[in-house]
Amino acid sequence: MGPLADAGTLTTAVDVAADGVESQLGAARPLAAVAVPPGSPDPLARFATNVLSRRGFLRGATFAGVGLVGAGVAACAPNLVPSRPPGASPTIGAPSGAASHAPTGPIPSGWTEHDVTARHVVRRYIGNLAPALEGIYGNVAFAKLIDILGAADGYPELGMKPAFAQVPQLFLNDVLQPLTPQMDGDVKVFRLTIDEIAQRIDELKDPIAALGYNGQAPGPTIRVTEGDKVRAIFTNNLKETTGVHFHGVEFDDFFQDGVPFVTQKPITPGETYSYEFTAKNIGSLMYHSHHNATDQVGRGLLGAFIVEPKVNPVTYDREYVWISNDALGGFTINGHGFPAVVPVLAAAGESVLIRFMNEGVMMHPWHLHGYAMNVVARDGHALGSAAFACDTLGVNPGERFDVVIKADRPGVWAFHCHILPHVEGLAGMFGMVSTLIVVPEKAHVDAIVNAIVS
Ligand SMILES: [Cu+2]
Repeated sequence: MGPLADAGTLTTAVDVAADGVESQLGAARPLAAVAVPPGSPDPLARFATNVLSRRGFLRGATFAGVGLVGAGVAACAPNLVPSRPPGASPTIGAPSGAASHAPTGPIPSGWTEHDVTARHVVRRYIGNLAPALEGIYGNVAFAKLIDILGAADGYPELGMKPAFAQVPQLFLNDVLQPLTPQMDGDVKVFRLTIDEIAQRIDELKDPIAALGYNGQAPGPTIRVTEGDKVRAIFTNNLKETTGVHFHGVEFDDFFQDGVPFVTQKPITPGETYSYEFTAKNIGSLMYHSHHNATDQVGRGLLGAFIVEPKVNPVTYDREYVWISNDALGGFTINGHGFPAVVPVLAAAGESVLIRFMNEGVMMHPWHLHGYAMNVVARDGHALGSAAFACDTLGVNPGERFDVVIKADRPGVWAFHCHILPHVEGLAGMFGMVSTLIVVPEKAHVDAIVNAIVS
């Protein structure tokens, strides 16, 4: 699968969300192109009129990219699944962003190949966003950043989309193709399939055999409101049995708990099985396989289940689901390893809610550079006056933590697991690495998002 923009669609110049930013970015620059599925509403109008809202800076992108992500996922799925004998282990611990596309050229004085390779990974991460930083951070900062990247080399990634924009992303899918319930009386009905899929851990690596819900890993975020009656209907398209557990839900009826041979028989291939419950307790919950789980969750049968409170005491401008895993394809955030991990974006002055969810088998201490994280909920339970601040937060398997970051200083801030073998080696950074990118103006976020989804 190629970049999202290769979907065989027409291309037009981006008109970013706010006046003035277009000229800063420059319409002729590589990032300033958006691919539009034939027949879609004009994305220019959408971006021009849409004020990207709280917890939804991407909602306005729906019409620009829905066909692209969908087409991208579909294009990957059917024919690219490498065969893996039953019981064989998926690739474990393989660094993403390895030197399969090793940079060429001279090694600067005092450097080794490691330095060149490490820089190359970041060049892939920033891609053709690098030229846009000029208009965002100002000339002095831009000059420093471009010097750090060595842009004077004219390296190829300056004209390529960022690595994370070349693979399907959970946060994009949740906006572009949100899982919308049907109503059956007062019951919210969600329908999901359980599928064999091909997963690209990053844009350079071949897809690997994985499992997913609705054809993606992590599965689509299921989002309801406190007190909702929920029916989740799963159709098992696998060649093996499975079961689905809603993790953290306080069920009235324990037979809805999703544990084969404890609360139900396993869901057989071809079978459709329903879970029904009332979402009484709020917060960041999860859904995942509870059958042959080391293998099935490790291969991707996992997703976020979010129960919004009717009245939320925590305020924020943007929201990110951050699901870690450590089996399929190594160390991943939302199914990808750096540099294919999408950054957390915010404008100065905004608050960002991050929902950490650990679906792996190891603890990961998430460390944010330059900022404190205010931990406001654990396992969905609001901490209230017990909320605390930290810059490194260990999240054990099965745990969820909600943190709020007050983004008040622009910059590109590293954001990574601090178990170093999970994040960096001789091939540079890989795996559980992201960044918090704080830009001065909200319009800059919109412009970057626009470039990502285009
Ligand atoms: Cu880790």
